Amino acid sequence: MDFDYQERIPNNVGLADNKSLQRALEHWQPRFLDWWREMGPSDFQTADIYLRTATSVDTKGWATFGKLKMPDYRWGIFLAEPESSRRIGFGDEMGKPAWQQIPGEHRTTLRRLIVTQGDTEPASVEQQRLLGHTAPSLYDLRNLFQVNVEEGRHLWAMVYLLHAYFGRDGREEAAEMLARHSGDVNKPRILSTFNEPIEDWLSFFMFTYFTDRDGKFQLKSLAESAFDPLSRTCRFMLREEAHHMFVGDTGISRVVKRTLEAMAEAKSDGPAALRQRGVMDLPMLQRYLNFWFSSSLDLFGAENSSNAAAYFASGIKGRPDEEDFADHLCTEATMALEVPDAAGGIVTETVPLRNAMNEATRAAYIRDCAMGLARWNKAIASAGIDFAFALPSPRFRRTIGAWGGRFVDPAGRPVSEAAWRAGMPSWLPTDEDKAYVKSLMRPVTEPGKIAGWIAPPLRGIDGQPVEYEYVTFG
Ligand code: BYC
Ligand code: FE
Ligand code: FE
Repeated sequence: MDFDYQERIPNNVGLADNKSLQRALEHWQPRFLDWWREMGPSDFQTADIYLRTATSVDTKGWATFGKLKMPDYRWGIFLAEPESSRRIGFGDEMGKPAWQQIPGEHRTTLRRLIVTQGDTEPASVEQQRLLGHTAPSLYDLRNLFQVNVEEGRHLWAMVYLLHAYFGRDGREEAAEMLARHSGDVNKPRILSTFNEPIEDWLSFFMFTYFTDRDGKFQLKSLAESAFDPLSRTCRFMLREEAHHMFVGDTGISRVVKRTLEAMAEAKSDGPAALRQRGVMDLPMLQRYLNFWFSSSLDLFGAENSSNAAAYFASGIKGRPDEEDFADHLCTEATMALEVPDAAGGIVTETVPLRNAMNEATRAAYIRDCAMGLARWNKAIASAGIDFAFALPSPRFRRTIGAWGGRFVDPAGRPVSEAAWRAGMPSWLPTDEDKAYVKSLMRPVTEPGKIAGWIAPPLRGIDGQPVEYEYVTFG
């Protein structure tokens, strides 16, 4: 069944039959649009962009592509189809029917999680708002805006839950979503990574690779939730999310490809020679990777977390792909954690698995991150270059959890503060790196043309050719 786009707020939740909810959301809608105009993509609001819009929850043919202006994109509320008589899949309530309403004792916890999830969505749009001015091609410009409108829709997904299930508190939280802003000193976004500026396209690709992938794992965890409307909304969001990670993955691949070409032309891997040719040297890409990977690891929370144990026990938040595990109760199981000891070394601490759920999810995330690196490294090896990207240790540059604020090198070794400071310029993007990357950021707006620091995509969007005019300026 296709969504009805005649409605003011397209939805598959029967909004027309719930007048007070419909009124509340219609009251929030103009505030969202004001936010989009003020904090969303700077300019380009009159451009025609080749965007996909969700049109049904069927797995096949769920989206339609066509040219439209961003303010005319229809942000809607779409939940995956209900599973008939779905039951809770883990924790102390396992086997009982999933909740269609929120049990009173879980209200505050669920609200907090939904607010935290929702807050990241508009945050990312704010972080990316200036990137349209320096897109390396129309293809990339279109992808940026696709990601932006869908993150806007993900905000709608959470705002729907807040309005529908949390009454007045929910409405207040929904208003606050538009009042906090990324990087705002007085009212920042909730989670650290979402206050980091994204001022260049390399950072955008790293963010969509590493940080949207946190989104994937958190949404998968919430898709397991006993609270069925949350589960269903996350399941549909995951479908859109795949493209965001694709943008990051292929973006980084294309940067690497262009660099390898320039290395062959220059017969050199020297950063100076490569910068003369206007490409990004591999060690610098590794520094950007170190930054965004380590920042994204913090988004999983502390490795030993009583919050996480409580979420699991109550059925509020599970593990990604919970059905793949043999033990859904985890009352006896433990997990060994490496934590700092008093003497500046590393010691193993064994904690109940329920308390280590954040760490279990982070480990799954790290394995997923590594797959892209393996592909990029294959391209580097095929070019005969002796270099390989590596994920830094999860102990490196953490601000949350056992290793938060510790001096650790990318290999995971605790080091002195002096050694750490001395190492930083080779571990994280330097001011010089940032200035260089910024100097490459010049818009390319001719169809089929591409900036010199990145290779063209292998194929276009939705079967269109690469040189298709993905954005027509109005
Ligand atoms: N920054 O007990 P802990 C996405 C706080 S991305 C700042 O370990 P818990 C997207 C924590 O809140 C997915 N604070 O926490 C991607 C807690 O505070 P309180 C977003 C942090 O609850 C790209 C304290 O530290 N979704 O969708 O086990 C573009 C103790 O920590 C941070 C979600 O996050 C941090 N990084 O786990 C667009 C899902 N980390 O209680 C979109 C919902 C932790 O002491 N959120 N803290 O005040 C959650 O499930 C949990 O809140 C967390 C934290 C996993 C984030
Ligand atoms: Fe999202
Ligand atoms: Fe995303």
